[in-house]
Amino acid sequence: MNKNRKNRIIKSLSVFLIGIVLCSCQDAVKNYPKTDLTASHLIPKPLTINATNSSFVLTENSSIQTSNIEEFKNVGFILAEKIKDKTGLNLAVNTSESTKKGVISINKVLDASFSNQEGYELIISEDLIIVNALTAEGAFRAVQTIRQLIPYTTFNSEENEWIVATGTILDEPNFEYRGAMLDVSRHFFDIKVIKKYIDAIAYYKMNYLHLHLSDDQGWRIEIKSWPKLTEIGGNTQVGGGKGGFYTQNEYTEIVDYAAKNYITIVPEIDMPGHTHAAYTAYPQLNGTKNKKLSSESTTEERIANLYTGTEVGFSTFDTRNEEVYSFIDDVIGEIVQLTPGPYIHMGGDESLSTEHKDYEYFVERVEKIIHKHNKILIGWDEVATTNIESSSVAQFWASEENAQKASEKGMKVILSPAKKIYLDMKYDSISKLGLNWAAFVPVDSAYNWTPETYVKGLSKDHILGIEAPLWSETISTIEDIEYLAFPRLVGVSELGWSVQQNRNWDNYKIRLANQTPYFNKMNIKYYPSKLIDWVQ
Ligand code: TNX
Repeated sequence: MNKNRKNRIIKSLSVFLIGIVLCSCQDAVKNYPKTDLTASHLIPKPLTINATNSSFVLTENSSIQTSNIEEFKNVGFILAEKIKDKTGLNLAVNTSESTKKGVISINKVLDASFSNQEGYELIISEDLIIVNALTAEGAFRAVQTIRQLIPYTTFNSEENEWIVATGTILDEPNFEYRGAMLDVSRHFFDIKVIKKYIDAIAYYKMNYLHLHLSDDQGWRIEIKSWPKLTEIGGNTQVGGGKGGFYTQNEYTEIVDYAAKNYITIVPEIDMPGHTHAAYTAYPQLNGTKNKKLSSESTTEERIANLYTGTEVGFSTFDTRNEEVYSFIDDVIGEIVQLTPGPYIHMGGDESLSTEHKDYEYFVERVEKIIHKHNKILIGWDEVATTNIESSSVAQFWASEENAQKASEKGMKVILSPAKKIYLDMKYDSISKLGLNWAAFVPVDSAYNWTPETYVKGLSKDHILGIEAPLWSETISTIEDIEYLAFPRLVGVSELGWSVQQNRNWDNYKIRLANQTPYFNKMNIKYYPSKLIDWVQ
């Protein structure tokens, strides 16, 4: 070998060696932070968290692997999309060239230390994040936890690296039913608004969205066999705006969007009270004494007769008219066709213009219709005053006595105490929106109560879950919704998901204060309550 060549080889070898040394030095100096998974700002708080204090590093070389099952693959794609939205990183899902380091592995397991179908286990080590779940629903809930664990900023400004604290999380819900309700009747909200609400409640692991689709002021879902319900009854809203309604295709779009987020839609047709819009469209349904309209009335006369105020209790169906029941059968039949979830909500509240014996008769008839369509009835707590079956569900909002009656009958109860989680209640006397007939509900009051013991005599095994209704007499825009719902709805998600011993206001309020980057990113115009030291 000539001298020159030898020199050249030595030279390039040493460059190569120095390179290796430099590279490994660089690796060595990269001191990832000591972390503490137990201090992360997760809402709702998981069942158990153990920290191992090092870092999983998410980079553009990270990838996602899932069990080879369609639903699990979809959950993998959802995680990839959410990571892209937050970090800009484009993670490969289920591709063979994925690297060994930085893999997120989402697995269906047949056996786990939890039996709840929404439960999951998350094992985060330096090189790997493992999600174990019995169902894709459980994996989807785990994805929300991972989203919350990824920070909003990179580890340092030079590199595109995102640090996740290591450790293990074992998690499952405290209650089976964790819901939000939107009143789309007093004011109508379009699909875009509903989808944005769904995005937010899914992030906090809620699993039901109840839509209050009819009331005195408006009928909001197309029923093909009774077209005037929307043609006439959908024409206005509180204050006289233009109102609106969902076509069946639009309703299906909502149901599908919710399902992708593992949220079930609960449609409500409120009756026999709260029915002015329905019987204005079809006067033969009217059971009140002052019947202004008959079947001969013109469309114009009917539209002119719609109600735009906010009184309750003046309307009722004619409970002794058989046509009312064939109408209800048609309406529920069409809605059931579009609704995969198990529940149909029949309202049943504040039927102050219905004689009690007629009310009882009505609820029993409607229950039979709902059963004929293979669905479970939910009704506001008044339905417990009738001879209703134990398989039906009562939604407690005002009367503890009714909630107790329901549990004595063996019914399950959804808790929506107006004094605590009616999101339409004002925060305080200077709140710009909302009502205050039940109470002023500041952010701490909405969180500081115990569903497990709130109603005397109602034990945990009779509680299906908890739901936060948002009535819309005083709100008409997405900003209005967000002002009342956020942050109180976030606290409700924790009351529904986290066990009692994991709930604590002082700890919660710090985690809540740290939701601002999420709210800002999602453009959620939350109410900046002074009780919270919001992170800017
Ligand atoms: C009571 S809660 C109602 C609604 C009102 C709400 C306003 C319930 C079952 N009925 O009709 O919108 O109060 O807070």
